This record gives sequence, structure tokens and C-alpha cells, in this order.
Amino acid sequence: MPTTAPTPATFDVDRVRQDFPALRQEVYEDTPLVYLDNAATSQKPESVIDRLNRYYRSENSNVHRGVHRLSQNATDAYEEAREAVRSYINAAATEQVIFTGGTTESINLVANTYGQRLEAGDEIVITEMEHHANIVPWQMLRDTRGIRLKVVPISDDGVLDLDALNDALTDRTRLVSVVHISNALGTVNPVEDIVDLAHDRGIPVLVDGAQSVPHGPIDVQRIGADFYCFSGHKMCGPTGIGVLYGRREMLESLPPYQGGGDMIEEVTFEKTTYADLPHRLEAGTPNIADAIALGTAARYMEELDPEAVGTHEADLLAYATERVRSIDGLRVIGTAPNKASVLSMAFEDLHPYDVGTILDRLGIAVRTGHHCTQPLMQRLGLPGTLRASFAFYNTRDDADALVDALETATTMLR
Ligand code: C6P
Repeated sequence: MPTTAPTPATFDVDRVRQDFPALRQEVYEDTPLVYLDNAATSQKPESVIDRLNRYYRSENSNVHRGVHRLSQNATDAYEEAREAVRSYINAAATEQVIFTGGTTESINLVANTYGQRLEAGDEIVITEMEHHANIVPWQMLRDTRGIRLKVVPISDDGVLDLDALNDALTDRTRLVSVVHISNALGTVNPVEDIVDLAHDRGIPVLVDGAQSVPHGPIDVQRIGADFYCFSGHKMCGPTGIGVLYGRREMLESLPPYQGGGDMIEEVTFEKTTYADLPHRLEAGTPNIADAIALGTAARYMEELDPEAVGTHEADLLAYATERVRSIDGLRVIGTAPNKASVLSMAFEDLHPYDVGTILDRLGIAVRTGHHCTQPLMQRLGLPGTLRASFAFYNTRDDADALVDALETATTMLR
């Protein structure tokens, strides 16, 4: 039986669950939902849903343009959301928070702007555990500009080889682009150390923070990265909105990304001068409603006690990991010492998709497959995994339901 400590009483998970209406539903008859696909997207608290609703009911208007009251209100709310995000990630200034469509767009923005200054033979360093969003944009740059892409290896446990990363840095390295927390393995990378290694050689660093912001506030100043990218929908916010944070000098040095309204200072047919940050990198009517609701999500997450959340999620991971290990033929994939609450599993004789399909019928929502990390799966010699990812609103009961369902599924399939 599990020997891990009981869930600490300081975190009132039952109270927190009341905030999430989607958690109170049956997905099939008499089958309550057990949502363990949080790394794909989180559920949304009532306050975020209400904020979207309120915006469209009574505040809907374009921003930075109108002389009228509604537009001024929408502009204030949009810029207040930027401040909420700034506070959540502890950026020095709101201008360093650029709203994008999500992590994918944030990385593509950097690839398409910073990338313009790269020349054939320049190098970008990534790792074996990257999401496709932190591989493909650099490959596209390789194909158009002739840069080299270097991939730092990981161990079988899913730990990044820091010596190899250090060895990969050369006079031609123009960027290190690395994931903070692996979506497929849960590994937490030592991003501060990576930034130090790279900065010692004058090399900028981009951190893909898609899987770290759902676990509580982060401190971009302490991490020291030049760029930090994330999506709103994984941290209780809406889909379609995300953030590119950048060090001010770095963002100021970027050429504009897209041209259009709101990103200009003055336009004539002869030439255009550009607006200051953050607007210079936000062309066109932005995703106003979702940005405002992301601000609400950031405030919601900021109000949770980060230490209690950390202890609770660590307990869930330890408890679930220990319990699933008793299932015959099941292997935990990703056993780094420093892990977030992502539990990837593979089966000796079963395809993860088959197991996941039965889990679904039992109400358990997990993700199966390559998790948009195909090169990582190739490195591990797996077709994919079955991934249960826990959020702060999950419970040990959810972990128990997962284990019971895994036992049922593996028995049925064997
Ligand atoms: N991972 C998952 O199920 P977007 O799609 O832009 O919001 O996020 C892309 C992304 C980038 N980096 C990491 C580490 C990620 O985990 C993700 C999204 C989801 O694991 C969907 S593939």
C-alpha cells in the first residue's frame, strides 16, 4: 500500500474544486468525470468564465482606438490584464508582456524576428525533450537561412545532460531554446543554471514555459531568460491567448513581427515608424476578451498558496506513481528526481491508445500518444505513452480512480 504522507490539510482541495464547474459532470451515464489531462489544457474557474461573459455582455469594444466610454473601459481592462500577467511572472514592466495566441505563436514570433538576424552556419541549441513547438520553427529557419540545429541528449530517466549542453555551446551559438517542464516526462529542467551557462558565453536563452505556469507563479527575473513563452489555457485561462515575455533590450532589438494597425506610430506611403513596446509586437485587433480573462486567471492562480499547491501536487504525483507501479507490465516513463505532476506510462504488451479508450469509458480523461514530442518518443523507443497529468484541483481519489481503471483496462485487454 502507498506509504507517502497524507495530503496536507493546509490546501483545501474540496473548496478549490467548487470553483470548477466542469469537474462536476458525468461524461457517461453514472460515470463522473475524472479529469487528468491538465497538461493538454486546464479546466476554468467560475471567475474566468464569468469574466468572459461579462466582457461580451457589457464591455465589448475595440481597444486603443475609441474615443467612447466602452472602448476606454475595454482598453483599461486589457491593460490591467497585462499587469496581472506581469505580476504572475514577476516581470519588471508591463511592456515586457506581449500577448500572443499561445506558446506556439510566442516561439514562432521569436523565430521570425530574432531569426532574421541569423546567418548560415549560426547555431541554435535545443534538447531531446522539446515539444514540436520548440523544434519545427527552428527547422523552418534552418531551411530558409541555413542555420544548424543542435540537439542536447537526455538520459533514459529523462534528465537533461547539462555537460553535453555546455559542450554544444560554441562561438556560433545564437540561441539556447529549452523547455522548462517537459509535457511528456514531467522533468523540471534547471533553467536558471542553463541561463547561467549560456549567458557566461553571451548566448541568449528562450524558455518554453507552457508546462510551468500551471503550477503557480514564476519569477522570470530570477530565471533570467531572454524570452519566456506560455499559453493561457494551461493556467486556467481561455484558449487562443498566450504570452511572450522578453528582456526589455531583447524585445526592443526585435524587428516588428506583423505589420498592421496598432503597432505603428506613423504611416505614410513612403515609410512607417513603429509604436513602442508592447504594441509594436501586437499588430491588429488583439484577442481582447481572452486576454482580459487570462488576467483573471492569473489573479486566481496568484491567490492560491504556492507552497501548499506545490506540496499537494507533489503528494499526488508520489501517491499515483507508487500506486501505478503495482500494475503488471506498466512502466513509468520519466523518472527524473525533479518532476512536476505529469505521470507518463507505457505497457509491456498493450498500446496506450487501447488502454486510454477504456479509461475514457470509465470516466478518466488522460492523453495518449506522442504528446507532440515525436523525436522524444523515438529517443525512448516508444510509440507513445498514456499520460495522466494532475492539477492542483485533483485529489488522491482521482489517482485511486485512475489506478482502478488501469487495473480494469489491463485485465480486459489481456
Ligand atoms: N502541449 C500537451 O498535451 P500551445 O498549443 O501553443 O498552447 O502549446 C504548445 C506547447 C508548447 N510547449 C509545451 C511544453 C507544451 O506542452 C505545449 C502544449 C499540450 O502536452 C498540447 S500538444
